[in-house]
Amino acid sequence: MKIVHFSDTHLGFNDLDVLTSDGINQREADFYKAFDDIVKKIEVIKPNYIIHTGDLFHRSSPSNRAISFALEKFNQLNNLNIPIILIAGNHSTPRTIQAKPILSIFNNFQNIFCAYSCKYEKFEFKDIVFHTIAHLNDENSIYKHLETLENSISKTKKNIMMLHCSVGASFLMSEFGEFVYPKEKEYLFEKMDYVALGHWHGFSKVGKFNNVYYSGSSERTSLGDKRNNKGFILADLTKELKVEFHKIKIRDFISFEIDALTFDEQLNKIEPEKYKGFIIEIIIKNLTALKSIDISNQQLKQYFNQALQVVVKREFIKEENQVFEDIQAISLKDYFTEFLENSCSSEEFNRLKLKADELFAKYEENYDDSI
Ligand SMILES: [Mn+2]
Repeated sequence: MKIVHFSDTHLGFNDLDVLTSDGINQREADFYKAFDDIVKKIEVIKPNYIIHTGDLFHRSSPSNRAISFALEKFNQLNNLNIPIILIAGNHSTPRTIQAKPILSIFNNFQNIFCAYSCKYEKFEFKDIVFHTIAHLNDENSIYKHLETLENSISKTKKNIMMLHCSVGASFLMSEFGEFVYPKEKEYLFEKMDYVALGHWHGFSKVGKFNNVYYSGSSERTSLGDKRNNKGFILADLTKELKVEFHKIKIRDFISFEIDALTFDEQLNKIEPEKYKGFIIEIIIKNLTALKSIDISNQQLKQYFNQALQVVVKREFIKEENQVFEDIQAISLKDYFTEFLENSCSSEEFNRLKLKADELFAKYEENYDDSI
């Protein structure tokens, strides 16, 4: 018996100001491509069951494009005649009971079974029972749902648990509404053949348990996520549990840390043609305000002109009397004054500073750029 487990596909997520030739946000398109790659692999594998452990969509009210994409792909999966079980995650659960959950769009698909009601729900088939608890807005209710779950464990069939949460504090995503599975209820995992988790975006086995897994997300939702291994799990429960991670090809990402003191030298060592289509993060360390002006984002974008996007992060040296946390935090006047101070004799500086102050005062009278 084979189960494909995937999760956190965040359809509709978008980022960076790059568009495809069809005018779609490039990162949004990347997420659709990742999803499509998984669907294509599922069509080849033809598992006995397909499960998705939450955050199918990035938002609880996704865009029309994200919804129509999901309907098209799940229609394709539905045609395989394989049962598909989905649970809602924190990103796809409305905060109020008045709003209808987005997963209800699949209610009329014959092979799709969705849990989105903030309670324990069971989906039973001839050889297996899926015990699901979708994302809970009221996390205190977990105990009563777990009690129902414990009483519903089958003695003759395989038991699979599906959750969208952090198990222990190590899998928290710093997001609104996430919750931690209660430690004293972890013994339930041992009564399961497989525990499928969603929420954490990296493929991971959980702690001491050999049957508890996060499949991870299908793409990265932030540049803080440096992982390049994204994909899905193929769990074989025929005899002893066998878990295989299947990687998909996602957009390449690389991060460079460059010291401002030897910036040009280090930059010239990097061969830009190797990074076609990449998202490149450049962290410039040990910057002073003046050096920062010398290195422009435009120059870096031109250097890596085949990259999809170059994201520049600047880390400033903290001087004793001056702290430049962020380039935007100091005014043009302060920059200019520092420039004058560093470029001329003190006599000349005193003379020019008066002139500069006068000019900036005049500018401020005429333009209100605080709006
Ligand atoms: Mn997620």
